[in-house]
Amino acid sequence: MERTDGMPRVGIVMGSDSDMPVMAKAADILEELGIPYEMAIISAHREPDVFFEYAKKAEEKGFKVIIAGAGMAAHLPGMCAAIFPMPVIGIPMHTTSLGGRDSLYSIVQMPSGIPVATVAINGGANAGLLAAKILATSDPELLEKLKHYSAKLKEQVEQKDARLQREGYKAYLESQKKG
Ligand code: RP5
Repeated sequence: MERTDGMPRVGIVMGSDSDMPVMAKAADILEELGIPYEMAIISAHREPDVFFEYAKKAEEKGFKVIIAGAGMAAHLPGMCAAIFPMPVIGIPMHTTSLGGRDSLYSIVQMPSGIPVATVAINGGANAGLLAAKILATSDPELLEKLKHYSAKLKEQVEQKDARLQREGYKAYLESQKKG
């Protein structure tokens, strides 16, 4: 998938379509902030030739950051970082066998010289935000949007607290249960 309003500035890549629900959260953030991105499913293990082509062409395509998500023996983010010269953000996927610790350790424990900025297990939204913050270091308009985003988060918490003070915790809990 590719947004057409400008060259993609972020590459979102995942090892399998089973990673999609988490990776979609990163894409949602980029869309909300108006950042063009390209999304792809590429398995470093099952199709290494396709993966190498992708990673080698990423700079030429205009990517400034890659967000890579993978699960289990999760080599995709680290291998992106081995080839792509700009920041790589890794998202460890939750797994049924080891609860995502396998993915987390595979991604975060990179050897010296090849960093991957690793977010939490299933941390799709934070990966999107981190990519935006990296781009915002040289994009004042995007920086303003991020400040606005943070202000909105603050407002949401304030509204929740105001409601708690107004209604009390029992009524709050009841309406939470009703959804
Ligand atoms: C990894 O293996 C993928 O990133 C995915 O998280 C995991 C399982 O892949 P599937 O068996 O669902 O394709 O490469």
